[in-house]
Amino acid sequence: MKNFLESCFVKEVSEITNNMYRQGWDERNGGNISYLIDEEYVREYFPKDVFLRDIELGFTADESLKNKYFLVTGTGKYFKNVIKDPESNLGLVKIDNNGHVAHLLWGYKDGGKMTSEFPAHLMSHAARLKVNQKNRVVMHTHPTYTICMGACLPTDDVIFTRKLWKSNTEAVVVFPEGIGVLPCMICGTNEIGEATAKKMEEYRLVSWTNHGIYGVGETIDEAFGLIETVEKTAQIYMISLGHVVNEIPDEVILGLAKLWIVKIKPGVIDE
Ligand code: 2HA
Ligand code: ZN
Repeated sequence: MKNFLESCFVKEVSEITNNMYRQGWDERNGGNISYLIDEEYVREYFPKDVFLRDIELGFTADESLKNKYFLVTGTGKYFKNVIKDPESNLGLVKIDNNGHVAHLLWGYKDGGKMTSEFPAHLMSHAARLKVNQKNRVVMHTHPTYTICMGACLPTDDVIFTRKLWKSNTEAVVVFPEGIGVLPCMICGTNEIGEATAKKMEEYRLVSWTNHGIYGVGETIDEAFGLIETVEKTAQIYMISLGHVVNEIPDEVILGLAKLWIVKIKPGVIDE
């Protein structure tokens, strides 16, 4: 039996949390990640399910997530510490058959449990799996310029998307479907989870105004790549705010979409 601590899953999450911390996005216990792992891979490390303990979810997980395995960052844990001690800062859980309980297979060594944002994570997984069966990763973080940009704009998907697309030629190519925007809400609740998941039906990116961002993908790289492109673009936008002479023209955005054969969100650019 292979040691889960040495798995590519633990390695990837340890490396990315370290990277995100070094970007300055994940102060203190800011940020959280959940990673859906298919049972065939879990079996390489755990030939059968042996649970260390059960953790109440406090909500009912969607039917599609029952008996699914997730590697999840722990509540109150610091991204900067994951790489030093993955087994205390991460946990591998299996959602039970009723969707009420997470069975712990590995991790949370010091008695911890899943991130307080687990409702938003699981609801987002369920929403994205309906769009893309291969979605595996939900990532949440607090990138500085993205939060600044959200504070400077109306909470509107089209306006936020348009400003991003018009600030950096990469933006429309990386997220042609745009970005969803939620107003400032109380985090950690089922309500913000439901609102996030609703946006996830359309987008892989959701901005939480005055708080941070969610990105999803088939891989850690996809979710991280989406977020880092938004953050880089928001940095460009914020630093040049009030001084812009050369905004990307609409016809260049349309030309980029044509060149890269991506279908862009309608109603953002005049066609
Ligand atoms: O886990 O980022 O949104 C800490 C947070 C809450
Ligand atoms: Zn947060």
